[in-house]
Amino acid sequence: MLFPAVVLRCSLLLLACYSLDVAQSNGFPYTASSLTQTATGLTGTLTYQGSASSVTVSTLFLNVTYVSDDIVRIRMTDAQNARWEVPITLETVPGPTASMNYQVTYVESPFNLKVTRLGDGKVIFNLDPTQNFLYNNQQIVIMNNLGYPVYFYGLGERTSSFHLAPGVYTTFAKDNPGPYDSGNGGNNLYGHHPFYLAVDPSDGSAFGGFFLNSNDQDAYITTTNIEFETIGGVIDYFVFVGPTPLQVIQQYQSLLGTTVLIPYWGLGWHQCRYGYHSLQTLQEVANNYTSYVIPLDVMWSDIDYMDNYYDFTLDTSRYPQPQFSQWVDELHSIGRHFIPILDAGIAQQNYFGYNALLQMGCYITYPYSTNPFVGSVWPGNACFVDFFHPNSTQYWWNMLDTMRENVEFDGLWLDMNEASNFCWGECNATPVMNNFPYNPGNLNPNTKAIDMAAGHYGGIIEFDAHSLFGFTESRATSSYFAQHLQQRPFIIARSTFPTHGRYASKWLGDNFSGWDWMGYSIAGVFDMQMFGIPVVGADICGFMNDATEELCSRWTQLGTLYPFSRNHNDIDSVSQEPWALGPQYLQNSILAIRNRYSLLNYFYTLMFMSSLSPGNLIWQAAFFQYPDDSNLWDTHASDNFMIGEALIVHPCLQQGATSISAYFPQDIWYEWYFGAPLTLPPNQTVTLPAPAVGLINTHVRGGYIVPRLDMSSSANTALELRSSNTTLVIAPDASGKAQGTVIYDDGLNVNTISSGAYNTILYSYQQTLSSANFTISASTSGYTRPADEFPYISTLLIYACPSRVTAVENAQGALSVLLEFDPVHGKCMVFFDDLLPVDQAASLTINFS
Ligand SMILES: *[C@@H]1O[C@H](CO)[C@@H](O)[C@H](O)[C@H]1NC(C)=O
Ligand SMILES: *[C@@H]1O[C@H](CO)[C@@H](O)[C@H](O)[C@H]1NC(C)=O
Ligand SMILES: *[C@@H]1O[C@H](CO)[C@@H](O)[C@H](O)[C@H]1NC(C)=O
Ligand SMILES: *[C@@H]1O[C@H](CO)[C@@H](O)[C@H](O)[C@H]1NC(C)=O
Ligand SMILES: *[C@@H]1O[C@H](CO)[C@@H](O)[C@H](O)[C@H]1NC(C)=O
Ligand SMILES: *[C@@H]1O[C@H](CO)[C@@H](O)[C@H](O)[C@H]1NC(C)=O
Ligand SMILES: CC(=O)N[C@H]1CO[C@H](CO)[C@@H](O)[C@@H]1O
Repeated sequence: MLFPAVVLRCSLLLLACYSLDVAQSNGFPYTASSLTQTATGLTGTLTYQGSASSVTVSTLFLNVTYVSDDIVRIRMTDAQNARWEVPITLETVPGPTASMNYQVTYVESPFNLKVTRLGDGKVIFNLDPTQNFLYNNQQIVIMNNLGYPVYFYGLGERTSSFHLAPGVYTTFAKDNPGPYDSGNGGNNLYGHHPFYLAVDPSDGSAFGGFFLNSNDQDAYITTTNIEFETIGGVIDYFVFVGPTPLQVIQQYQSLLGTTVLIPYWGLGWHQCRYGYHSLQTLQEVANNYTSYVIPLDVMWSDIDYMDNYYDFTLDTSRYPQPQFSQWVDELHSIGRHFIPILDAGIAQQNYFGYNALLQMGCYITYPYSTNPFVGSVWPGNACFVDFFHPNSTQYWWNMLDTMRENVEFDGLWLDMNEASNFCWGECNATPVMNNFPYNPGNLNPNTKAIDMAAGHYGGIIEFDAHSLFGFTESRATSSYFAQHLQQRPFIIARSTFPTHGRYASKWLGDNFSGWDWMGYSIAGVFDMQMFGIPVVGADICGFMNDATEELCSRWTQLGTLYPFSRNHNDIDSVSQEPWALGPQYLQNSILAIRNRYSLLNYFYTLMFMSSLSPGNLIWQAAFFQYPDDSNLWDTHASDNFMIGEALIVHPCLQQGATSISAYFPQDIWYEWYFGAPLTLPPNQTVTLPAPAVGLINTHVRGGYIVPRLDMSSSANTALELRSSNTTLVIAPDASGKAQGTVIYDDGLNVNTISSGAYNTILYSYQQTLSSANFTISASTSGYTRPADEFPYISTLLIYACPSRVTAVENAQGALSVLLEFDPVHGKCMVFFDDLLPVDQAASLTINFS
């Protein structure tokens, strides 16, 4: 793999390539000297021992840091010359103690380094420079050779199965819709995430790796090793000990930090399309939501609204003023919001956006020049903000302020920020930096990009910083909302990099209206959860190509449960708004969108928790909760998903199906909507109905209490929903216990977490055959909740209650309640007449007959 000729063969004849790669030993022996060991790590010098003239960096500085009890960092840098290092800040985590969960061992000559997990003695990192290692100026190869089979997950961004098939996976920010990446290289997408989770199928134990390197790179995966081959930067490699998949994610995300708190309305329903080409069309779509009585929180505008695709402008011939602003005001007056797109390229035209860019000097430059680099994007010739430049944030804030005078946006959609260029490297010229000893994915890195030699502030070149454009742009945009406007950022970006989730969110990009593409979105959402970007979703019904009524019905059932839930369409495709494809789709849309709104406080709590501590996911693969269930690692890894820990969802992904075969992990499950307990056969596979019109198959896990908002049947925005009462669905486990947490706050304030202005409420329940205790307690209570906001618990739905409820009492005596028993589903219903505020401490006894 060190030689391009071999790479070429890889993509033609994949399997042959792997056996070839594993068999050969393209490595270079090093010898360690001056090794110094301390309680927190190991440093030393590595010197190349051979005579190959191809080794250009022959003396390496080794720095192994015991970051924490569960994280070790291995850095190998050029001992003589400074090289590019990724300029992101990782969080500081509690350092190692006397009970570290790994051991680092080495051999000095030839140098070899291993990380072994204590507990089970498994090698989770094995670096052997005599094999598959190279450290050259523009070619670095490092293999983690485990010697035993593992399953790999992660390595984004791409459209792929969740469990990655052996193959080569290219990573570098690229605007390249499709195709499906089965491991043949060159199918990299917008984001750059060299993080992997590895699961040992012999016992389900897991570890992880993070190759902190922003250069264009390939990851070669076989069943027993993973090799990164990058064309720049340094080796900076984090190893996470696990030993469960969720612990690996928690360990990785403890470095990334917590994620941005988004506004409550951001979790509502979003409607978008490329081709809403006039104010009248935007109005008509929003009005149709009103007349069809379908909830809608956000109307979006693609590039249509701009004047000639110039950023920060409004085409007032098609979106006339003051009518346009009046319309946005109207949206706001009924609790709706407006989000427009912004592209990365600033039109090279005599207009304020370009003129200010020139004046402030914060643009990406031509190689070895101070002139702005000119590429070609939607507006034609365009320049790019250099977000490394000290003036860039001020420029960006000024432009957004100017834009906001015309277009009163509530959030922003950042597109084309790989950054994408319609010319390859240069328009009408060969890229200045065009020859590389190795081309990851067999693609020249200039493909749809800015010339790799183009300049950023401080001598940085595009070659190194390319994959950071979307991240740095998102960070500047996030500061505009959080610091300048003092609002929570709601930013949906396309290109991302590790730590993006601290600032902004993401959608999965330009997908296709196809059944396969609907299915792929599940792994896409899982990947972003691992990468620390929890608020994410795919374009519902698909972007390119024509959607059908059936596809849109199924995709809306699924997509209304994405953390970020938006219907978006291309300009050339048939309309796919809820009313556009037929009565069944309309009916399904209403059911599905209202189903989402019923779960909004559950989603909000999960989103909030990911902002409170790292490693909290909104969605997760079921094996994160059931790590021992081998059927979930691959076969059933992404035909189902869990929302938080409490709900499991089995979407219908097959055209023409009216039932699905649903695999469940071994546990107590209840049908979510009506409460029937699920009887699992020994093979844990159940046939579930999936009628053409209906709700998606969802089950609640025994042991959990999940809130359901009563007004989801009538509210038309998230704002209206905030006056809703709550029904608590109580799903007891085998010992009759259940618990759930709900966080209440104002859903808007940017300082909510720092000022502690939120109430963390724990609901707990414990039943025996004769009675049950239900308590409400608070672990934080810094929010003064207005009395009309989420006022009361109206109802308890107790699944698998032992018998009919006879009375509900507190210390003062019996409460006024209406009681119902549903013998068919084995469910008790308690409707409160007396008022039970959602977040006030209470202790009730429930008596059974
Ligand atoms: C080794 O790396 C750590 C960061 O992981 C750094 O704090 C430390 O200064 C480095 N040590 C040396 C000798 O460069
Ligand atoms: C709004 O709904 C009407 C009635 O279904 C439909 O004819 C019209 O095309 C819709 N408008 C848009 C822009 O979708
Ligand atoms: C920042 O912008 C100002 C004009 O607003 C300009 O005078 C200055 O040179 C710029 N700074 C840099 C580092 O280019
Ligand atoms: C699981 O077992 C049931 C019988 O309990 C059988 O009908 C079904 O076909 C089996 N499914 C699978 C996937 O093996
Ligand atoms: C309910 O709580 C009371 C007081 O703590 C306790 O005595 C009783 O056993 C509990 N009942 C159940 C069903 O857990
Ligand atoms: C909310 O619940 C309380 C107590 O059950 C009830 O009195 C009130 O009518 C409910 N409000 C709505 C809008 O249903
Ligand atoms: C560019 C691209 O293909 N993006 C996405 C579109 O489709 C699925 C989901 O439907 C995503 O996972 C892809 O990555």
